[in-house]
Amino acid sequence: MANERTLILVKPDGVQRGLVGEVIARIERKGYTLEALELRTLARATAEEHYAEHTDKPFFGELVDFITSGPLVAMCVAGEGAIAGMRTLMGATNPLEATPGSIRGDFATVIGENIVHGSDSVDSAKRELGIFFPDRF
Ligand SMILES: Nc1nc2c(ncn2[C@@H]2O[C@H](COP(=O)(O)OP(=O)(O)OP(=O)(O)O)[C@@H](O)[C@H]2O)c(=O)[nH]1
Ligand SMILES: [Mg+2]
Repeated sequence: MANERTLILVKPDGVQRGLVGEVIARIERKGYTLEALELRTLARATAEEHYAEHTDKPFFGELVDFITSGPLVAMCVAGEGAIAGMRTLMGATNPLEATPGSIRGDFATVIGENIVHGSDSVDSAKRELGIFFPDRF
């Protein structure tokens, strides 16, 4: 296992519901480190770039509408195996399948509003951190 960096977002639904502190507390309690943190509302073009792999999906428009609908919190989270480790803390994409105890398992009910995003590989972490923190990573 290697020391890794990953992009974590508390999506607009998580910010709206007041779950930023809850998500950060779980990240810190696990033992990961915050290396960058910013509250911002995404421009449409930035959201489309972030979700480029989903351009052809039927839900792409909805996805971009949602992620640009209000402020989100973007973070660089670092630690041993942080990419897979954060995916475990987050739980399955569909909250109905997410294990209780995970963020999505505890706080979400629908796939379109699942509170958090986490990079899914070393390559996507690098790409996504470059979009959100271009001067830092
Ligand atoms: N509205 C809608 N949204 C979806 C659907 N499938 C996926 N999504 C959303 O698209 C996001 C990206 O999908 P994936 O990258 O496959 O899932 P993921 O990697 O677990 O989630 P992210 O960490 O947000 O990237 C998901 O987190 C969902 O919010 C769907 O069928 N309908
Ligand atoms: Mg994804």
